[in-house]
Amino acid sequence: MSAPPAPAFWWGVATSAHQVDGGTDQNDWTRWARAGRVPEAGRACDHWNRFAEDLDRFAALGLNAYRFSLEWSRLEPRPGVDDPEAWDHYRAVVEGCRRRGIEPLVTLSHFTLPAWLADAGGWLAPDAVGRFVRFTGEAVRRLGPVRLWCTVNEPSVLAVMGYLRGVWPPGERSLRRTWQVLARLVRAHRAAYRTIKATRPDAWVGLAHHVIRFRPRTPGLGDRLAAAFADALFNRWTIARCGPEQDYIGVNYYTCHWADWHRPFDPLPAVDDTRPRTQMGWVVDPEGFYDVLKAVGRHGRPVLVTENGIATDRDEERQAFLVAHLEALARARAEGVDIRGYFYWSAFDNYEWAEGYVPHFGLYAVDPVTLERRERPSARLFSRYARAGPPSVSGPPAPR
Ligand code: IFM
Repeated sequence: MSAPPAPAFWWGVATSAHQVDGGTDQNDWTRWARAGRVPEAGRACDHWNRFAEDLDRFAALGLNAYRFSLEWSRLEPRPGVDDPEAWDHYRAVVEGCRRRGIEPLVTLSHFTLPAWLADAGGWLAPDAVGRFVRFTGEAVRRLGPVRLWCTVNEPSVLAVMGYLRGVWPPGERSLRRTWQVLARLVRAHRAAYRTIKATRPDAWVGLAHHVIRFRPRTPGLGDRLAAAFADALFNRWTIARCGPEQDYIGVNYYTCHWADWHRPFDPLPAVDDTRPRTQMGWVVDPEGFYDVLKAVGRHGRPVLVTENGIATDRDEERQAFLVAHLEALARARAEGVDIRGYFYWSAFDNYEWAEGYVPHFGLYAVDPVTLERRERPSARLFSRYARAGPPSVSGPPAPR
């Protein structure tokens, strides 16, 4: 089966296995939760069992793409030993997408690692890249003709949270190790890129960078330099190091941070910023989205917004967020940035890592007991955009 032609614009939602599937208990995160460090994901959204009805929901919204991730610990429960049933499951998700006219965008690594690899040293284990390449090769071989791939999700976030701040597994606090793991993740990406392209030269392969708009806290030179420094380290370094081995630059954008030269490695959401905050404590900054898209666009490669979203219980806020961010995107696009698609994070209220189930990012609310989904009005709004084609600067499309 050959890949269908690309539409003018990909409109999708994004999820990750550990956050929605349920039953992902053989990875480092479940272990970390069971050690009492974070809440446990447990059944999550039970997307593992309910994926078909969920894909129906996405199709009913008129979406033409879906970004989801593979749970490596499930697919390769022991080193070098694959679980064919687990592979069949993800193959069914891919085929289920295709049957509904939805293009699957498969993420290979979205934060979690198999417990056996974590035991061997995680991403810093001597053979981690080789293991990842093997896993990538299996995915390419077993999932059928997948055209859109994301190798690694947010390497900078994983490095900072797991190796600098020590709040995610493996809980280290070392600048040297942070840097090493970031370099290792870039190597893993590049090796996976080559593995995919060797079998499917027509595949479109990239990586999802978490890009923050760093603003100087004051107009002073020290803070301006701190902002440039944070931008170079957190945003630009990985994009540059992946170089030509990214067919698109994946952008996950949520917020801005204020850089202060007193704490160059730890820019924070501004304390004296009066703009609305999300349940994550993040400032809503659509202008920052525009700035980020313009900056990333200067690399001269296609851009895919692999995540953008808001955690809130006030759906009007989510709707305003969507309108403002899609207007910023349309503006950047009209000014020449080659943006090929937008994935809202996330389809569902799901497991938000150290924050557990408190933040609600979903276009669908999920009942914590029955796990039933309830569509929010923002899902309908998003559907209007998706049905109207590429985003336009003239504002939200009218209801039909
Ligand atoms: O939930 C996460 C996702 O796993 C990666 N990007 C940011 C999201 C919101 O924090």
